[in-house]
Amino acid sequence: MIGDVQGCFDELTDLLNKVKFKPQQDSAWFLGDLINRGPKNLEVINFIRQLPNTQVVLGNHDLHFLAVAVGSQTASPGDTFDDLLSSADLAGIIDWLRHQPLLYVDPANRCVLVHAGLPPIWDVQTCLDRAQEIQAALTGPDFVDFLAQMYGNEPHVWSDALTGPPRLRLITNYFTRLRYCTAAGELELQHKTEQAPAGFAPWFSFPRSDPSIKILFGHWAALNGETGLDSAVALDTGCVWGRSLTALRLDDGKITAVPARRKHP
Ligand SMILES: [Mn+2]
Repeated sequence: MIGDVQGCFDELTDLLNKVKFKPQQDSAWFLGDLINRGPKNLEVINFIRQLPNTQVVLGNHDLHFLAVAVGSQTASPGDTFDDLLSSADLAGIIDWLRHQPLLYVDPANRCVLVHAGLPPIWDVQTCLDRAQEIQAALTGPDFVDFLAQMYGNEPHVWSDALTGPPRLRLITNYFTRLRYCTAAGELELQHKTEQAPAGFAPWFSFPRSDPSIKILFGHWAALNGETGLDSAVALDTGCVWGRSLTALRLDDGKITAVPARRKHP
């Protein structure tokens, strides 16, 4: 289980060497934000695509890349995925990425993989149903429209009455951008630090209806791997920001990390 790679292919290689990863026997699962901000996005995507045993969930940077790649959004100044955009296999990369899920549940290990988090208002089955709505949009004929309408911070709280693009936008924000929220699932998307804004708390701090299911997530580099809980494991340790790339071995909970080879891009 590997946290946000964000194009740091050299460190991914270092990490897999350190854990003596054997592609034919072992599985490597990725918690989203495979790409962007880092230098070697094409190498990361090509490597993961050819792994025989892998599972990926999409992060906000992966979705942003898709939106730029299909022309639904212009690139931001900090985006580094020109290597993907100019790849001869861009169409194949788009197709592969948009067929990856936002959520993956592993019944054998009783764990959930998600990029950002799960809103406390939904049990895991409800989360799966909602994530399936996004997968249907992303794999369907209107995926370019979905990507164009995905951006924004509103609506910031769930209602079963939500429909269409606002409904899909909020579900996407929960699974790929969530950090702080309220018990009612009200989203706060401005703060990235460890300091909660008034009235909000980290999404994993709220009681869940299914607490025995372990939630594995990335996205929140400022946590530096610390949630203080066994039931929520944070694996983004900010490699692209010059810190480290971290893996968790599910079999025994062993954590392995390698240092970033370079500082902030
Ligand atoms: Mn992210």
